[in-house]
Amino acid sequence: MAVNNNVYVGGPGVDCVFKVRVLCDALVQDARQAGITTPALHALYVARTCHEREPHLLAAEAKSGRRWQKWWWGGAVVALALALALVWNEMGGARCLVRNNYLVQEATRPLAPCRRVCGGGVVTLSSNVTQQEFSRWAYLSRPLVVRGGAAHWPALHTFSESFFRSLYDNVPGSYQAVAQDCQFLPFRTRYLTLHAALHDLTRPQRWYFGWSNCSPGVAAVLREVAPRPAFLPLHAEHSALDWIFMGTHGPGAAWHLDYVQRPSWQAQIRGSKTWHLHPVPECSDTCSPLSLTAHRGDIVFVDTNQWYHTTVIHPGDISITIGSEYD
Ligand SMILES: O=C(O)CCC(=O)C(=O)O
Ligand SMILES: [Fe+2]
Repeated sequence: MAVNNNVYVGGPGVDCVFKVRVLCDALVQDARQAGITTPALHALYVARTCHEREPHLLAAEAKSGRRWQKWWWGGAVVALALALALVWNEMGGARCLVRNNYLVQEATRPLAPCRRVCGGGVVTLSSNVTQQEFSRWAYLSRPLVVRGGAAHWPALHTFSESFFRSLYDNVPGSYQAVAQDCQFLPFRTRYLTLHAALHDLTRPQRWYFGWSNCSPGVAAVLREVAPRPAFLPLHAEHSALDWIFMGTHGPGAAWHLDYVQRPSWQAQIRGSKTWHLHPVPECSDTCSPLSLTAHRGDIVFVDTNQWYHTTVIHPGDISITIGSEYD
């Protein structure tokens, strides 16, 4: 039971008694001031029961109970709506709960093998690394950069915004394939589709977006100018899904962890980009945050399932990358 600023919280019977007492005290004082004697007041008090004396208090109490009941129901409805909004937001408005629910994904992801994942900083290899040498590093999940690994790719001379615009414009159904079966990531843009992003000529000075390609026609052209890295182990299958990220100087992708099946590589075709990496919580004692910068022609390997990552584009040429997962 608690009384605070004349607001009373307690059971109904006690409530009546308490209110009557307060009221009676006031009445007694008024009566005394009006000259009514104590015996007369006492006679009145014993003659009537609590309920008879204060029926309006009971009515008020019932009304207040109903009011509180309304508030409880209102609160419950608001809480339910908030919970639903939260779940929907977590799902990214998606149709499939498990695919996009980061809470579920984070709770169910396997713990990272910390020693293997960090093991002493970023590995730097040169472009003449052989398949055999590379196979030692390919599945360790240690951040790695092969300097100049893509330096001879034709993509270095062909990739531009207009290259992608005309490629997608000329392959029937390619925009729809991305929209329906792949992903468009708007990062630093207001576009909702790849078509809108590639066709807006009034784009603000700074922008960044990425997408995965689901069009076989587009993939065939991309493969000609951006082949599979030659040093990947022979059995490492090149995923049919290419990821392309492009944008101007400034922030790229925001901090995130991916929940994909396999490790991935990314070739820096134009511009320079720094990756900032942070270990997953279970590795924070074993691993330190790392950074690595990819310049034009470098190929970066980051196990984006094991490292939180964010990217920043350097001033100068726009950054364009292409990458893929591998087995
Ligand atoms: O290239 C970027 O800016 C981000 C890439 C990324 O998040 C990824 O490959 O998982
Ligand atoms: Fe990522």
